[in-house]
Amino acid sequence: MAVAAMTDMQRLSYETNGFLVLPEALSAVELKAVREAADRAEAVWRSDPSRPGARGAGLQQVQAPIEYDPVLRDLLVHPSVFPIVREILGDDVSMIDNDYFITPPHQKSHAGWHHDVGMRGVCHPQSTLMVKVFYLLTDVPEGGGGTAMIPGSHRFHADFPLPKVDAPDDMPGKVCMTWPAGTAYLFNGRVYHAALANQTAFPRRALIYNYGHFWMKIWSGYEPSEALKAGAQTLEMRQLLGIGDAYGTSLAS
Ligand SMILES: O=C(O)CCC(=O)C(=O)O
Repeated sequence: MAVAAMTDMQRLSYETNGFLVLPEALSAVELKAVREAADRAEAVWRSDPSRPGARGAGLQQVQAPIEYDPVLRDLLVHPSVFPIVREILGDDVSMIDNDYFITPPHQKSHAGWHHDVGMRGVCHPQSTLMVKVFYLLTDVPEGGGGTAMIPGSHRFHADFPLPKVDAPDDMPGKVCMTWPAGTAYLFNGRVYHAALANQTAFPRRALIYNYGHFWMKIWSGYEPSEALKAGAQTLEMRQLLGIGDAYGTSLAS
């Protein structure tokens, strides 16, 4: 039997809450390299307004950062995070989308409460359709524009009456992802989550990698370029970039 990627504590925490925090997922050396790669990507993106992404007051979004730099591509398979994603989703894991989010200072929320998977959730171990990983590139304090989640909401039935709130920050019972740079957190795509307001003077910077199953379509606008696919050297990377037969592609085979 394969060695489990999650400890018992992590498995219990993930199953109970629908999310898992991985402190110091990036070492100091890795964080520096990733941050420099993200800065390079941002500079290229800013210099060419035709590049895809959002350029609004509330969110600056470098769409598909894996296209910009091999360091950002390789985070897809980070050795202390990807095995957990694979354990949750299974051997047919694939990439669905990826982003670099910069939440500017003194801005309202850019995303109200939602889940990422529109399909009705069912409580079955093999029904997890998406897992999204955030890597924090800056410290995120209270009021710093971080993600918030409702623990256990991946098991809410489709008609669950979510409290109506004026602003995402007003949601009772939310848990805020206020963690130091280098932290990763991941969550089941059925977890209700939101972006909170950034009331600080500093941008929040986070890389986001969303995974699903190989038979699912990669989100429109995130289909890997031919150049990126040509450079995929490993079975893992090829599968994550959607290379293979629509059905039956699996890291187990
Ligand atoms: O910016 C955030 O923390 C939340 C982003 C979000 O809602 C999402 O990725 O679906």
